[in-house]
Order: sequence, then structure tokens, then C-alpha cells
Amino acid sequence: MLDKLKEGLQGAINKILRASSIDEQTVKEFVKDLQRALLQADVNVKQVLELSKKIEERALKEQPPPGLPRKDYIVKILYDELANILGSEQPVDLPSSRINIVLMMGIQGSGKTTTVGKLARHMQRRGYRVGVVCVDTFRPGALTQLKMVCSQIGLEVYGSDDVKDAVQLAKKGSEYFKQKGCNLIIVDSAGRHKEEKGLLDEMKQISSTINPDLTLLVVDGTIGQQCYNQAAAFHQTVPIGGIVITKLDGSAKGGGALAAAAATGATILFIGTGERIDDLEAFSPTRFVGRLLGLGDIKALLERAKDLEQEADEKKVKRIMSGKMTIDDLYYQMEQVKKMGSLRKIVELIPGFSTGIPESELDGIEDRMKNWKVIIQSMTKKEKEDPEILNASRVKRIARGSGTSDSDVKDMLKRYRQAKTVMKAAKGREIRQLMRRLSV
Ligand SMILES: Nc1nc2c(ncn2[C@@H]2O[C@H](COP(=O)(O)OP(=O)(O)OP(=O)(O)O)[C@@H](O)[C@H]2O)c(=O)[nH]1
Ligand SMILES: [Mg+2]
Repeated sequence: MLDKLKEGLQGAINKILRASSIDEQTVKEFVKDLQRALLQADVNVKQVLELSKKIEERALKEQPPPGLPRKDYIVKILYDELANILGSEQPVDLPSSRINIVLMMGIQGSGKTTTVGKLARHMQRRGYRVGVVCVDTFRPGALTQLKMVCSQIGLEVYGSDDVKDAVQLAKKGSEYFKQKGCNLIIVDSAGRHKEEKGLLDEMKQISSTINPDLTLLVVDGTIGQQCYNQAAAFHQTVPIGGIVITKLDGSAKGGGALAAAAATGATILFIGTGERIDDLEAFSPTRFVGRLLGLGDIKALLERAKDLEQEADEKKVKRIMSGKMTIDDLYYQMEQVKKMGSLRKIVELIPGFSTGIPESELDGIEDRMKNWKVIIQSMTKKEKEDPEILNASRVKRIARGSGTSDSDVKDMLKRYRQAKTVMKAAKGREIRQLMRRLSV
């Protein structure tokens, strides 16, 4: 699966790991190799550029934790950023204690019916009592095909060759399996072209009638980055709970399909890796990227990076707690909390930050934090370690260098001092807990 992409990425990794020293040139070459591999896998150009810019910046600017060679750190950055563009890790939320209805949708031939069988098998193995409903009244032979797929695993299919009302079938079929005590009912629908309005309307009706717990969009991975438009078009009709990308076996464009699907914001929950009933995998971005990069080979490296990062974090926490917070530490905290999402929450979480910020001002805080980042980047190492040396002329220089104003710089310094004071004052468990929360 995705052999060419694997080859390209692993080639880039091997090259950088073999390099005798890492300089800007080596990093640029590494990024070029990545770009080539990703573009070949049909990853969207904009996504490739954004990703490579981020990797290049991080590879050149970030300090690896003490003890970790920069080239190992760069591989870790690649691992993180690739997993990042494949979306967040989300388990399938179908509690076996309730009756779950899963509705499949997707355009013609994307692999819905095949996936119904695979998913039924996957969930059966996890102890679910599964029933399958065929509401494809569109294509002749649809019911027969679904029955054939499901007979392999001894599953009953509800459907009719005579009833043409898909909404009725959906309703009756799910009632039927509810009565029978199933806790997972999978509904296979007819293929849709995204421009066929009539069919899309039917989809909407089915959805509002059976009220599915999960709507899965099935997308053919061989279409590569076009997945984005397809997923977006469907999402407008019926909100998608998750995506299944099929036919990743033998598709040269699979990488692009995955990246594009994730870019819609919907979670990729499963991938199809062949025509057989067992060829379905639950999707995890980190596991998937690990395999792409040859996890066997880089596992030790990743673990070491994690250990050293943790060690460095602990040192940092100690320093901050003893009241010796540097500007770099502040920056680090800002980066950490950003990962957590909501800015309002962030501001509330960093002690000292929210002090004196009126509610109305909180909304503008995001822009100010962006300002603070460039301000910090314009400071020298010495200034960051000891901001008290900042006199009027240094403040002016930093403001000019960061394209901000003197008062912006002063405002950042004020917040820094507040945070430092609060950290120093509030020793003990509370802060420790907070820091731990910040570094998840
Ligand atoms: N290689 C490969 N083939 C697949 C995979 N999933 C589905 N297929 C094939 O794709 C073709 C179409 O699959 P179906 O499951 O019938 O697609 P569908 O979306 O139900 O099609 P309609 O009901 O006509 O809209 C079949 O030949 C499947 O064997 C996969 O993961 N890998
Ligand atoms: Mg079908």
C-alpha cells in the first residue's frame, strides 16, 4: 500500500540521517525530497507547501531537546507534522450498550456495499450484533450483491426487490433489526453522483427518518486530492461523521486522498485496503504515518526523542516554578496551550495572563499573542534570558524588528512579569498540575 510514497519518504529520511552535518542546505534538500514524494502521491500543492514550510521552519529554528541529534529531531518533526495533516485520532463512537445506526453514503462505485460487509465483519468481531439494511433501490442487483457479501459472514440482510421507496425501506429495516435485538444496524444506500439532486434529497430524507448515530462517507482513494470536493459536497447535504477511504491498495494517489479528506475537517475512521471482507483497518494518523516512515526503523528514535523532551520539560517546569521563567519559557507555554484550542480557555489557564484583561478584550487577544510571538522572535538570546535588560533603545529595536510598536513590546513584557510573579507566588501542586495539563 502506498509503496511509492513510502519509498520517497523513507529515502528522504535515510538521506538526512546519513548526512554528516545538518545545515540549511541539508534541510532544504530534505524538504525538496519530501515535496517530490508528496506531490507524486497527489497531495494538494497548497497542502504540500504549507507542510514543507512548517517542517523547514521547525527544523531550522527549534532547539532539539538536549542530547538529541538535530537529524533525529527532524525525523520526529516530519512524523508529527505528517500525522497532523491526517487529522486527529478519534475512536469510533458506537457504544455497544445502545442501538447504533450507521448510514453509508458515497458516489457510485466508491465501495459502499463492499465496506458494509467489511464493517459488519469488523464490528462482529468486537462483539456487536449486526443487521444490514439495503436501501439501494436504484441499481438493479444491489440487494443480491449485498446479500452475497454478507452471506460470507452469515449475516441477514433486510431489503426488497419490489419496494422502490428507499425511505420506507430504511425505516422498516431498522425497525426490523431493532426488534431482533441488534445493537448495530448498517444501512447501505444507493450510489450518488454529487450533482444528482434527486438522490441527494432522498439521502436527506433517509437521514432524517432513521436518524443515524454515524454517517459514513465512502470515498474512492484512487481519485486522490479530488476527495476534498467530493467530501465537501456531501457534507453540505448530510453532516458526515466520518470518512472511509477505499482502494488504498494499489492506488498511487492514496496519500493525496487521505490528506484531502482530512482537510475537510471530517475524521477518517477506516481505510479499505483490498476487495476481501477482511481488508478494512481502523485508521489512526500516528500509526499510519509510523508505517509509512518505516516505524520499525524509527521507533527507537521517536521514543528517545519523547524521553528527552519530557526530561527537558521537567527541567523547564522546575525553572519556571522557582521563579526563573525566561521569555523562551513563556513562548513555550504559549505554544503548548495553543495546542489545546480555545483561546479564552488558554488565557484563563495561564496564571497572571488574564489578570487585568477585561472580558471585552479577550477577543482581541489572539492577535496580540501572534504579535508577542514575533516580538519574542526579534529578541536576542540574552534578552530572552534576562528581559530586565530591555531599555528604551532595545524596546525600540525589537518593535522595529517585529513590525510592532513600543507599546506592544511593553505590553508583552508586562504580561511576562505578571505570569512570572504568579508562578513564583503560587508554588506547589496547583501549578504543577497546570503545567502538566499544559504539556499534554
Ligand atoms: N482494490 C479494492 N477494491 C475495492 C475496495 N473497496 C471496494 N472495491 C471494489 O470497488 C468496486 C465497487 O464496490 P462497491 O462496494 O460495489 O461500490 P458501491 O459504492 O456500493 O457501488 P454502488 O452501489 O454502485 O454505488 C467493487 O469491484 C469492489 O470490489 C478496496 O478497498 N480495494
Ligand atoms: Mg452498492
